[in-house]
Amino acid sequence: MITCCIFDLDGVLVDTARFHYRAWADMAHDLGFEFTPEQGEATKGVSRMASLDIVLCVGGMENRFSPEEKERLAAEKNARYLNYVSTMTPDDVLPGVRAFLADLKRNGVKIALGSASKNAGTILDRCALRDVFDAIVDGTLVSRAKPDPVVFSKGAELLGIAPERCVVFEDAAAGIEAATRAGMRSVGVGGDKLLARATMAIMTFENFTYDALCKTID
Ligand code: B16
Ligand code: MG
Repeated sequence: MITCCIFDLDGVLVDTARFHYRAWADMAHDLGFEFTPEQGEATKGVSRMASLDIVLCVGGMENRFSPEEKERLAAEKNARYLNYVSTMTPDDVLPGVRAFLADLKRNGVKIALGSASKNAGTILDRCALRDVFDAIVDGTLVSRAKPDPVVFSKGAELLGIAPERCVVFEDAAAGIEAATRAGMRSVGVGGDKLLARATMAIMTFENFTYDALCKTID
């Protein structure tokens, strides 16, 4: 029986993946190369510094910057990203998410966040989502990035729930792999073919219910 649902943030509950992409693409443009949306897929669920390496590699600049310069580039990207985030409101929570979270609460299911982002708290507050969570694990609490399972296993541990009773909702291949490594089932959100390894897939949370989840995963 599923007693805990663990949610990735970017790309699952809110559409901040497009802000991450725009901020990286702006940085790449300033450095003199283009970073396409397809190339941006590889940064989903990946930590900030690992994402920077992916972007620099696309531009053939992986060995060009010192560690200090890379820290500066990452900080500039984050400032751009936060500028986009500052426009967010509770209306930016993706369709069907609030209804599904309320359905979980009604069924006594625990709700956790498992995000690689150091900005997760800011986003939860802007979108009035923080109070929904029984446990919040984000990039300020864990340093090992997905596909390391810690971002999900830590949430289950905080709530005292066995991994086999947890389901992870993810939009990134690295996150599905992290869930599998944590011994948890997973739901791939968004229909990307990179999510084929998830236990089940949904396009959006619209009309999705705890009953429907349990019919496929139990
Ligand atoms: P930050 P998630 C991840 O969040 C994003 O998918 C990924 O693109 C980003 O690089 C990472 O957070 C770190 O974010 O720079 O805000 O600390 O999908 O795990 O919720
Ligand atoms: Mg994500």
